[in-house]
Amino acid sequence: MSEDGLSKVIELNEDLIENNENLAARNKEIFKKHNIKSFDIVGAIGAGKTALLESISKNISRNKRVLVINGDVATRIDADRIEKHGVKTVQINTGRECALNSYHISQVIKNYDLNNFDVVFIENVGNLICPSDFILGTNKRIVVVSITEGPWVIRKHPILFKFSDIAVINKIDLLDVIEVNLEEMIRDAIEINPNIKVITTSAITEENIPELVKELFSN
Ligand SMILES: Nc1nc2c(ncn2[C@@H]2O[C@H](COP(=O)(O)OP(=O)(O)O)[C@@H](O)[C@H]2O)c(=O)[nH]1
Ligand SMILES: [Mg+2]
Repeated sequence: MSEDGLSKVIELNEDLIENNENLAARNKEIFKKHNIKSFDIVGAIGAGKTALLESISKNISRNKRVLVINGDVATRIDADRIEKHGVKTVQINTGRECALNSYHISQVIKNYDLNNFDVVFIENVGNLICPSDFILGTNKRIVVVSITEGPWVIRKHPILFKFSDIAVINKIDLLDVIEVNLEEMIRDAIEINPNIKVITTSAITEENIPELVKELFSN
C-alpha cells in the first residue's frame, strides 16, 4: 500500500474514535441527567464478567433498580444468566465487531426509559484489546482478569489497566491449584496505574463481592 493510502486509513480510524468519544460524552450526560451510576466491564472471554455481574446483582437488586447491557458476538446466554437475579437485561450481539461502542449504548438509551433505573452495568464483548479504543460514557470502567489467565496477564495488557478505575482479579478460590503470585499481580496493576483500585474476588464463593459493591458505590 502507498504511504498516502496508509494515511487515509489512519484518518478514518481517528474519525471513528473521535465520533465515538462525542457520542460517549452524550451518553454520559444522559446518564447524569437521570441520576444513574454507570459502569462498563471489560476483560477476556471467561474471566468471570458475567459471573461477577450475577453476584453483584444478587447483592444489590433488592435496593437498586439495575439495567445490565450485555455485549457478545452472538447469543443471549449472558443476559439470561443475569436476568435470573431480578435485574433487567438487554443483549447486544455485535456480529463481527470485537467491542461495544458508544453508538450501541446510545441505541439502548433511546429505547429504554432511564427513569426506571438507578444503575447501569455494561458487559463488553470478551476481549482484552479492542475495548481500549472505545469509551462508552460510563462513570467507571472495571477491568476483570482471572488468575487462570496466567501471572502475566496484567503486564501484557497495560492499556486497559491504564484507563480503568477498578481492577478485579477473579477466581481466587482456585489459588490452591493455579500457580500465580497474587501479590505480584496486584503490584503489576498498581505499577501501570497508581490510581486503580484492585480487588481480588471469587464470583463463585462470593469472597470480597461486598467489598467490590462498596467500591462501586463509594463516590
Ligand atoms: N472457580 C471459579 N470459576 C469462575 C469464577 N468466575 C467465573 N467462573 C467460571 O468461569 C467460566 C466463565 O465465566 P463467565 O462469567 O461466563 O465469564 P465471562 O466470559 O468473562 O463473562 C464459567 O464457567 C464460570 O462459572 C470464579 O470466581 N471462580
Ligand atoms: Mg460474559
